[in-house]
Amino acid sequence: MGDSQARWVATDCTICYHSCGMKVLVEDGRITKVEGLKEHPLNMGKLCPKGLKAMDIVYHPDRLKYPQKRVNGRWERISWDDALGEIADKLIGLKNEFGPEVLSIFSGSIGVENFEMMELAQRFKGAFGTPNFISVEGICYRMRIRARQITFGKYPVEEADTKLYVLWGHNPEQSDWPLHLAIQENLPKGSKVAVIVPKRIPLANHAEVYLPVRPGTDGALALALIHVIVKEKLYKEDFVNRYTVGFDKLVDHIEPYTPAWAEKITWVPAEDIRKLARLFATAESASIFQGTNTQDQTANGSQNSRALAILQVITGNINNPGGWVISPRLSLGGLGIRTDKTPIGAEEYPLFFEVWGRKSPYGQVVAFPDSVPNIIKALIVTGGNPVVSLPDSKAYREAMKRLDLLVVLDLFMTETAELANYVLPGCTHLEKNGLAYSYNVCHGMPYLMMRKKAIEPLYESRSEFTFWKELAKKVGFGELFSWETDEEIVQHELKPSGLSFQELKDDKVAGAFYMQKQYGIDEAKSFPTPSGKIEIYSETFKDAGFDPLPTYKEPDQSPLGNPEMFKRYPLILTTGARNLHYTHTQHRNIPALEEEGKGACAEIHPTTAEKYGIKDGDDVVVESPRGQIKIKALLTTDLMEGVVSIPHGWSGDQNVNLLTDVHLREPVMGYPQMKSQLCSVRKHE
Ligand SMILES: Nc1nc2c(c(=O)[nH]1)N[C@H]1C(S)=C(S)[C@@H](COP(=O)(O)OP(=O)(O)OC[C@H]3O[C@@H](n4cnc5c(=O)[nH]c(N)nc54)[C@H](O)[C@@H]3O)O[C@H]1N2
Ligand SMILES: Nc1nc2c(c(=O)[nH]1)N[C@H]1C(S)=C(S)[C@@H](COP(=O)(O)OP(=O)(O)OC[C@H]3O[C@@H](n4cnc5c(=O)[nH]c(N)nc54)[C@H](O)[C@@H]3O)O[C@H]1N2
Ligand code: SF4
Ligand SMILES: [Mo]
Repeated sequence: MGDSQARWVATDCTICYHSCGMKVLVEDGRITKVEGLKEHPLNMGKLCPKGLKAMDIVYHPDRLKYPQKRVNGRWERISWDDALGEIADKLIGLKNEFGPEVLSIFSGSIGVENFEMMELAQRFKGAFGTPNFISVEGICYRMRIRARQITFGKYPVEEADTKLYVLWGHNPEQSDWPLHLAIQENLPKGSKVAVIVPKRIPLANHAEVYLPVRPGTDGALALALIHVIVKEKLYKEDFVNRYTVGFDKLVDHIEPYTPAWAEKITWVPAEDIRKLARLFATAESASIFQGTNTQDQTANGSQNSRALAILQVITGNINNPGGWVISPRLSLGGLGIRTDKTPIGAEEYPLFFEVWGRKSPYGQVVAFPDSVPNIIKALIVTGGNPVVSLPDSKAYREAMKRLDLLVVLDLFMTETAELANYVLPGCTHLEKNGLAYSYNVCHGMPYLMMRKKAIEPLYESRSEFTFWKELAKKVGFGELFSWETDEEIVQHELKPSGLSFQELKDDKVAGAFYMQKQYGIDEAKSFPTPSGKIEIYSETFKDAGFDPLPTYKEPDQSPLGNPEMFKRYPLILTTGARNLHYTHTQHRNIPALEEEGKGACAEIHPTTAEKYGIKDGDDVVVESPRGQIKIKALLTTDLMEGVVSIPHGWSGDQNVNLLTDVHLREPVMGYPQMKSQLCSVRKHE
């Protein structure tokens, strides 16, 4: 690059999926400063603590520096060429003997939210002929995309500027930096907040209503809100009549779901439920910010998403400023190659995989442990740490051990990488080119910007592009990866969009904000559902054997769901509340973040803790039917009594996924019930 002079490079931050605008100063080929990109509409120049510490990640001494092969339980250095050659030989051998399905590719959160990482993996998958691309989408987010698609035909997104923020199982201060910034800006301008979480978050102190809900019971709360809005005639009659089908059936259906009924289930006082219903229905505009996975990872997940969508619909908060908005999407040149074969989990969870002929690129990752080795014998992991991040770590770890080949491309030696046959050094976002295309998680502000390589890949690290391209060559379909550089890939992707590469690279460094907000409903176009309307009553759900109107299913493990088990495991466990300092299993190795973070703690209310003789800071053993972990107790009156809340992402015997269960699933799409199960707690002797 000839970096003798200092220069600023404007790019995005990929340390979590929000893709905030970032700029870095490069001097003599080295990054010396990191700042937020002021022109960027999502973060307006402000970076969260992780973004500010980007250099600590890039220049971390423990980064993987060269490819390694595990021989007799020990790591040996190997060249890229030899490693890829050996991996290719093994893949070809397995394919010849058992068919292409033997190979599975897993992408973590970074892998599915990044256009190239996801599209390149899809291309390799298709070229090889396997359908078994699996990812975190089997436990996060796709469920609600599906449920909203089934309801609206398209996927509407919550708008960041609204008069009423309903934070429903969502804590933007920790997990959603751009939304946190938007709320800070809009509260002084008169926007209001309602909060529905089992643990009082700081925003609850500014809320009109705060509803501490028993984990896993949000569906019952949603039904009661619909009940009040219908009974008190607070719904938007005109909107409902013009744009929806099935409202009449909904009216009969919600009859039994009174606030008093919901109070018994959710532990939320009936009067508070009425209060929120009235506030929500009469707000000038209102948007439910559905927790990014809190509603998915429960027994009632798909129906929760349906019920929340119906709340937006009956109050007319669809395609209005401040509601849920369906926006045109940009066309980008995809890279994926499809196969006709069906991936693992697709038959068991058909609505996860396919709706009206629209197929998901993924199989259901929860089916993985039971598919090894009968279907899958080789796994390539890029940008994920499934042995720690997926539910039931023991089941995934054992499945990994049953593989003939495990390859991991990562920045660090993770718990998953430690099990691999080959560990390959990946490079960070500041060492590669790509497209940052944010749509789903950016709250009505989809944008596209170029992710620009600021420095050359360190050590022998390589981008996903180089990895897949070189492996494809060795396996024998190199012509399908004929691009020479990752810039060429970006050009290919941009072609259908009408945006030019130069424009994004040089002029619109903070991105192109292509979305023209389209408020209102164009009746001529209607909604692309089978009925052409918003489907309050869903024939699609019915045909698949599920309730066509939202219903409530108690968690399989809960005081009401399994009273026998509750005697032995008398506490409710919710997992995975985010911490701004860490992304999932990452960043525990960054001292600057560690000092400020809280560490791995089981949060418990003091009254509950007292029953078990537990004091603040005690080492405790938390046990579930699946296993046990050792962790510190953190007593807080902010959390509901009877509940234990443990973050995910910690390794070893602090890993909460040793307690979760991959067979404890939501029936429609197979999501694991990680937000609500049973556990016991005792002091560690
Ligand atoms: N109990 C419980 N478990 C949960 C959750 C929960 O709420 N409760 N949440 C779940 C959810 S929603 C999700 S999305 C998953 C996330 O699960 P994962 O995506 O598996 O978790 P990460 O720790 O983000 O793993 C990303 C890995 O990619 C590496 N990496 C970072 N950048 C790059 C790159 O540019 N290239 C490559 N090749 N590698 C890179 C990192 O070092 C890290 O090891 O966790 C899930 N786990
Ligand atoms: N810093 C950071 N940010 C992240 C991530 C990260 O790892 N680190 N991960 C990203 C990813 S992949 C995802 S999916 C999102 C996750 O984002 P979300 O799922 O929105 O998670 P949080 O914002 O932590 O909000 C969870 C809140 O819900 C509460 N809660 C727990 N159980 C229940 C329940 O049953 N019902 C209700 N109503 N509330 C409940 C918790 O107490 C907590 O306050 O975060 C993303 N952002
Ligand atoms: S929220 Fe933080 S880590 Fe995520 S993209 Fe923005 S600055 Fe980076
Ligand atoms: Mo996620």
